[in-house]
Amino acid sequence: HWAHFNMAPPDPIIGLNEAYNKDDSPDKVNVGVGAYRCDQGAPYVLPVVREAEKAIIAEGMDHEYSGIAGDPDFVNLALKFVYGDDCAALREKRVAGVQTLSGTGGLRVFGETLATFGHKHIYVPNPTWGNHIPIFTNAGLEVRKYRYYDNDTCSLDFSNLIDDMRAMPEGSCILLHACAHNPTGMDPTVDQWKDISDVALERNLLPFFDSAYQGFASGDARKDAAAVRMFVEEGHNIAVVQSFSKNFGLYGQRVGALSVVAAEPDEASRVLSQLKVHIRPSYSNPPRHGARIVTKILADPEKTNDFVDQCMGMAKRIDGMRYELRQALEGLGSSRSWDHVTSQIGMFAYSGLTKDQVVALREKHHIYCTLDGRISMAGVTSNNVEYIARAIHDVTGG
Ligand code: PLP
Ligand code: TYF
Repeated sequence: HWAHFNMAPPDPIIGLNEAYNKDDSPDKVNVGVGAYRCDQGAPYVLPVVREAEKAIIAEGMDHEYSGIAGDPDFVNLALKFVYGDDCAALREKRVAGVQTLSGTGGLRVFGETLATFGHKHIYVPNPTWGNHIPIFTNAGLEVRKYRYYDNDTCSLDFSNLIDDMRAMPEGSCILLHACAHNPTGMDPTVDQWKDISDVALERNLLPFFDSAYQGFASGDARKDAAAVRMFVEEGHNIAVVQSFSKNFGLYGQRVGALSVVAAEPDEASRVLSQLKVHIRPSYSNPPRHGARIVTKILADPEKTNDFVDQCMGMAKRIDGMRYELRQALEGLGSSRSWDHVTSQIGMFAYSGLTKDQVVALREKHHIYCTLDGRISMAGVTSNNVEYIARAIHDVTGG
């Protein structure tokens, strides 16, 4: 049966873990996959997550199926988290929401639903999170790119972004990273978001926000949701996919939500029914445990405060490492500017290293980052920052 199955290439991001695990150098450093590590390099479970888990076990929860749309309490809290408590669209009950298999699952469900309702293509930024492309291709959409980043200046390519938006066919769906753009770490300013919103209204585009880093980018969940909230206030009927992998550190639990803002409640119910039509034959219903953890936390103001503090702690450690990495490179007398390492936000430093330099980093120094030069700052620690700086200095030729 399987003789004609050829070997598929490893995933460009996840495959790095396999290569890293096989490397037996004591110096090896994993700055590939975006998963937070504490300053000792170990995975981190938020204390408030541990507390919530204990409470869930103590309550003797059962393991019955969720509904197709998941846990309604979780969905309501997730929507408040991103849209804000005072969001008019939520109050007017015109937001359709479902629990999803984290961000990835929500992107896929929405992509499939768009394809069913006549969308032929979707626009994503260039560059974008690598998985966006196969997710939407497999959902049946042609993936088109809009200009986003200027490699020469290491900054947002804003005028070309706006030009590309103006050239999009009316009604097109445009994927936007809500905050902490992956991989560049470069977001539009508030004024630039306003311009993006204006052009999207002019062209009747459908803004679709991928929110994978709320709270993780600035440490302030409200600030990180500012673009999403602005678009709703400006009257867009947006869609949003939320991941709770990074901010709550619940990577393997697959906790997420997909929501669609509609013009009125009846439209929202119809959209919801169609999302469920895609979920049922795909995985039937989402898992319960991770959603219970987030629900326990967001339903309790005290636990929510603890979450905010602990999420801020992660954001701050990453920020500190950005400064240390930049200082170490400058201290070594690097002839390049490393300003972008500290001006970028979120989990990654989009270093500007070439593919050859990335390969040299791996082969000579046992440091694993993606071929586009994206370094996960979450894997940088007080112990390895100097080593990483020396290696980067070496492969960039001083
Ligand atoms: N979207 C973006 C931009 C991401 O960076 C990620 C994870 O790295 C995701 C979505 C999806 O992650 P998950 O499926 O764990 O929520
Ligand atoms: O590092 C990144 O950009 C992501 C991380 O199921 C990731 O690819 C890993 C596993 C997963 C989703 C995202």
